[in-house]
Amino acid sequence: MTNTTSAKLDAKGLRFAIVVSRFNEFITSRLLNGARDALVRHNAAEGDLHEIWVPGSWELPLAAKTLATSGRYDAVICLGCVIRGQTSHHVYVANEATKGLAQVALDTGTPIGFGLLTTETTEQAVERAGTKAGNKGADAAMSAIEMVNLLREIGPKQKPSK
Ligand code: INI
Repeated sequence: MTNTTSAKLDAKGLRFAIVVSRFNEFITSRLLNGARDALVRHNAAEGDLHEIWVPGSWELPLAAKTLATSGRYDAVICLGCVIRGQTSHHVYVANEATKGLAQVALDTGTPIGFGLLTTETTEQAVERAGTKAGNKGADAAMSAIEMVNLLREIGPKQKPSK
């Protein structure tokens, strides 16, 4: 018979850093509300959540890396919003933020919730920040909870405490 592992969505006792971009704050504040709500609904304590604001999505990876290596958090949830502009600038911001966050997760072994919207229009961003396409901040938070619990199950065995 196949052995299957899928982790529980329980955030009790877990500590989270939530990094939020101030750029497009009218969207990212909604992602933040969604993430906070999802964490608390899944038993995280308000006191175990730490919100950190950065200027824009470009800055998310460095802040995430610093937080992930601090030893203070079980997961880091990153929230940003890149909307297509008139030049290709948004492409560089979105690509580097995305690559940087993936690299932080792999380099540190800390789950990184990826709540970075990359949209063609403002309307598409609004739809993904708590209206008809859900809330990607909440999705990122729930994925982070699941990954913390999953890594605890599939990672190295904990030494029994003496
Ligand atoms: N930052 C974003 O979070 N979203 C954007 O759409 C965006 N665009 O398109 O310019 C953006 N730029 C700012 C960038 O993230 C940095 O904060 C800035 O370049 C300073 O380093």
